[in-house]
Amino acid sequence: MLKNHFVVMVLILVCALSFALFGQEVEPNDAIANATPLTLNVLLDAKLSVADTVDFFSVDVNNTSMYLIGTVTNFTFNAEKVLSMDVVGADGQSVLNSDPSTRYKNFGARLTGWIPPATGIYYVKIWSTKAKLEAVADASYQMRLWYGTPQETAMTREPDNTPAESDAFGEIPTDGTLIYGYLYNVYTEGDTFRTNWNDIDLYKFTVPEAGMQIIGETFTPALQWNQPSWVRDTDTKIYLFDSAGNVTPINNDDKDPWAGDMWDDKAGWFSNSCSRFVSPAVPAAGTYYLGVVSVYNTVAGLDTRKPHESDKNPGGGEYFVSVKVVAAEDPSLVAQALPLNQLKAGSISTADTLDVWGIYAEADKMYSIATVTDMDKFNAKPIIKMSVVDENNVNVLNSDPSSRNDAHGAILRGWVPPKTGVYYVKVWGAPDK
Ligand SMILES: [Ca+2]
Ligand SMILES: [Ca+2]
Ligand SMILES: [Ca+2]
Ligand SMILES: [Ca+2]
Repeated sequence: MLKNHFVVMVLILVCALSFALFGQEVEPNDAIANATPLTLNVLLDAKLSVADTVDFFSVDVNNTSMYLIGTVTNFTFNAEKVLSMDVVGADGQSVLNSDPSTRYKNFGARLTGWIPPATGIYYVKIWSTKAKLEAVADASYQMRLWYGTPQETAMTREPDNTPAESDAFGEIPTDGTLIYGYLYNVYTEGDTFRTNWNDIDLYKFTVPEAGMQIIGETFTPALQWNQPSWVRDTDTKIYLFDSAGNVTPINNDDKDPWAGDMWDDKAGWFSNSCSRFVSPAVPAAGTYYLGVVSVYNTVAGLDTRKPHESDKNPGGGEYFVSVKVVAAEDPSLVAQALPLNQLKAGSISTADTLDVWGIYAEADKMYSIATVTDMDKFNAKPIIKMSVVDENNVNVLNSDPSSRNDAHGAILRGWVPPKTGVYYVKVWGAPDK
């Protein structure tokens, strides 16, 4: 018999290699005339203080491209309600339809999926007040002008707004492959600024057997301070449509954290721009569609929210989307999260012979994954078995890392994952001899 064996799981990041390119604001930059140039896709370090309450940055942008302009701070500076942002022309007048300031604590201001009214130079103004800055020990922030995605790229998969239109693009994979999508639908409201909202993107796929489950997900990862590849963007909502194009009750706006999430802080303060659902067992095999919209859309009566505030509430923008069709025993449905550099307690017993841990691992990093047990109570060497599988439940190791040492059980050292993504670590008990 297997007794109740307590096991501690650990996933350790051994080393991380990353290189970043950074710029630096040039003071004084307190007016349009001496604005610091902001280069596309280069993070720029800047700072406000009681003695410096305004920074101007110049951006050279194209009216057929879509941009993200935003601030981000480290975790010690809560920029919400402190950093304000506007984009103005040479005359100092705002060209935005609403205020993109104070989005989230470590993001401060965020303008998403912005399409400039005309090609040319604009000025991004970041400012605060002396009173607010007095309360901040270090109001350092980083500034970004991101993407610059041309219209041709954003329209690659358009129109795909109805099932018939979507059919022209064929079916998407159902193995969780990430697809880069764009909510892009530029036009000028009759009485107001140019806006970018009310696109829906429908993705067709097949469920091979009744009883399988659909995992739909959008991914707008929030790589943060010092992360040059930040792609946090659109605030998405997803809907499942049936084969006739009728919307089903299955949808999701703000995802719940799950075992495969890549971020350390799963408290939810940025999972609110990603969406994820796990459907119940579907009643019928056949065609389905996943629909991606901005949560602020009014497409097809799905939602109704302030369409004239696309510069405040992200109406357009970029996202990743994936669909996975799984059987009921898929590891993703039972996995618990194993965050980096945290010990997690687990146990196996005769009644519970398998634990599945979900991890997010990056291909340019090296990890250790191990079990460890109380040496005085449990010799894990002959009992604890471990394997690592990918999102399709296929073993990714070249040999068995189990049965290494008495109190350790299984150790996988210096592991570099074959690709960046979600993996599942299975821990189970060997049969008694
Ligand atoms: Ca400054
Ligand atoms: Ca300044
Ligand atoms: Ca689109
Ligand atoms: Ca579309």
